[in-house]
Amino acid sequence: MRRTGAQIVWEMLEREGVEVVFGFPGGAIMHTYHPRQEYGIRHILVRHEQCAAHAADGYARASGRVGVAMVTSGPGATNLVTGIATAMMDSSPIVCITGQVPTAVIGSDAFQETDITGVTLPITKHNYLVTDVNDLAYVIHEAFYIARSGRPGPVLIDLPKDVQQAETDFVPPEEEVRLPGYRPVGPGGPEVVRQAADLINDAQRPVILAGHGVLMSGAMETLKTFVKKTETPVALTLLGKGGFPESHPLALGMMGMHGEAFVNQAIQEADLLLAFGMRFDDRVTGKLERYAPQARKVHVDLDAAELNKSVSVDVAILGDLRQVLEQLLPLVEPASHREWLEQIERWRGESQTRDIVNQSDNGHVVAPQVIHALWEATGGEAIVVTDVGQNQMWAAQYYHLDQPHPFITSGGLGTMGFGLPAAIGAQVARPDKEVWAVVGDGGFQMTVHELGTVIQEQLPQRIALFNNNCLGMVRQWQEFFYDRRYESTHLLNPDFVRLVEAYGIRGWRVTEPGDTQQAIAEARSHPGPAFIEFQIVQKGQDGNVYPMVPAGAALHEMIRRPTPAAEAREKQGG
Ligand SMILES: Cc1cc2nc3c(=O)[nH]c(=O)nc-3n(C[C@H](O)[C@H](O)[C@H](O)COP(=O)(O)OP(=O)(O)OC[C@H]3O[C@@H](n4cnc5c(N)ncnc54)[C@H](O)[C@@H]3O)c2cc1C
Ligand SMILES: Cc1ncc(C[n+]2csc(CCOP(=O)(O)OP(=O)(O)O)c2C)c(N)n1
Ligand SMILES: [Mg+2]
Repeated sequence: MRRTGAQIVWEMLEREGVEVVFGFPGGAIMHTYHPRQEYGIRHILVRHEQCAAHAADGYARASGRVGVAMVTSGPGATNLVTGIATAMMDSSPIVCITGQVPTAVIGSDAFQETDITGVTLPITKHNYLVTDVNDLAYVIHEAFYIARSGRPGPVLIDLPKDVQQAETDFVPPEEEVRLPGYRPVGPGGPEVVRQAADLINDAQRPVILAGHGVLMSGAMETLKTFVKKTETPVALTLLGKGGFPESHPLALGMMGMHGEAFVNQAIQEADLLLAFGMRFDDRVTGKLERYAPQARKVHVDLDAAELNKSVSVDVAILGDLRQVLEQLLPLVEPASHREWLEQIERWRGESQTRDIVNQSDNGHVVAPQVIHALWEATGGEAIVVTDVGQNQMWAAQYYHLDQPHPFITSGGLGTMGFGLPAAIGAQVARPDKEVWAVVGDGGFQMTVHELGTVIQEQLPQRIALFNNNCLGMVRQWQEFFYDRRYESTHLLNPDFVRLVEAYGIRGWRVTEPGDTQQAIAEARSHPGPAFIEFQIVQKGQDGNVYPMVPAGAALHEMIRRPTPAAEAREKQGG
């Protein structure tokens, strides 16, 4: 079969099972775009290349498949950078295809030339510059394998224009990919698994730290069996949400900087931490020297670079989490930890008295109560995709997941502007699902142009905007740690409802707490895309995210939500 490089791209994408590509064309990639209609692959035209990468990332997280982005050389390729770095930090499998100037002029500062493999070297799992059309089919095959295997991540393929045009005999690669020096791991070593089982069998106060790796290894059911047998409570990382049902009696909730105080307390008092597919991010540990001082630690991760990286552990198991849990199950004894669980319940009760969801209406629209209402209205079944900042933390704290699907958010890079385009990707991946983008007024405006994509693709996207007229999370830090000097965090905003209406999207505005449920119900029953602006307070405790571990503090030294009842109890020494 004679094929051009451009045709090989689409043939190979089809063979890899790709149904949709998010992209934006331009000179150096036009040859590849040209034959697209001859293949059964949908193309979604975004409004900015950054969003092609975010949409591919959201697609990947919502579907468990590889997301694909395609853009031109130079500015098109450099616009991808933030999206690639975001996917890299959260181990999301995407393949990015970039056009490049012809091989003969590479290195000559040709029009729209950027050394994108050089630029993205530290933020891709792997990247390629294809200089011979005969390599192209195999490179694409290998790129998909690398993106999805082991610890998933982004892969970039840079395609010079002449390689796209050149013809060759197309022979689809059938062989399995074998790469020297790259071998994704399977089960753990029996010796270390045995050592971990001994620690588990000895523990009195164990806590599981369940991370993103639970979802990525498909260990949700095995984890439940393990938890039941060992009666071990489970704390979740931000990206671990969805890996263990939050309504389970042994589910604690989120750990870390904005985790629940009682969860952090349990971690600090534990005698054994079982870190399952999580990487001890600094938002999770607080001050390292004072992290879980009494606990022995077991860490299971398939990336050797993560073991003993920031937290030294007693037993490090290099392996795929699901397989390691299966190895551990016959070795661990059925256990009961009643006293420990009762202690945790007492701490949980104290946290609940401070919870704003349990406090009476004070006349303001309060974000946690809005998320709580959204959770109730959707029965916790929606796919929630967030932006970054306070809106992200409120969504994480109050939208509880029982389903084994991820909470889609930029955790590691914390990329403002991620929410809307990633939600587009998730909605494309899961047209059967209700997808809500939860965004702040700052981050929304970074990628607001993607409303055009929503309308052009007729996606039933739902968007909840928390408008506090400021860069809320930064403002909160200024209030707590920078002498209340609110430097460059105030936002003069447009009329958001009129803005979305200009795109042809139906919008609601909520300014009274009593209108929240009604607006959510109307937006949910509206057939097309729907947008709700919640005008929330900026200042004071209703405008802040509680609890919070200040930077540099130990995990249990949290700033708590002040409530009259809790304050009175504290004064009495209770
Ligand atoms: C404003 C803001 C506030 C934040 N606050 C918090 C907070 O309070 N609490 C919190 O938890 N996070 C918080 N985060 C997110 C935080 O920065 C990290 O992104 C998050 O903690 C990472 O979670 P993780 O380690 O589970 O996931 P990842 O970073 O995705 O790491 C997953 C780990 O699992 C491993 N893995 C993957 N596949 C497998 C497998 N098959 N088997 C075994 N291991 C596997 C990977 O190698 C990796 O080490 C915040 C982020 C922002 C932007
Ligand atoms: C691209 C980018 N720039 C800057 C930041 C730093 N930052 C983190 S949260 C935040 C404020 C976000 O404001 P907004 O989107 O309104 O959300 P809110 O915190 O008010 O809910 C900023 C500026 C970031 N995370 N990403
Ligand atoms: Mg804001």
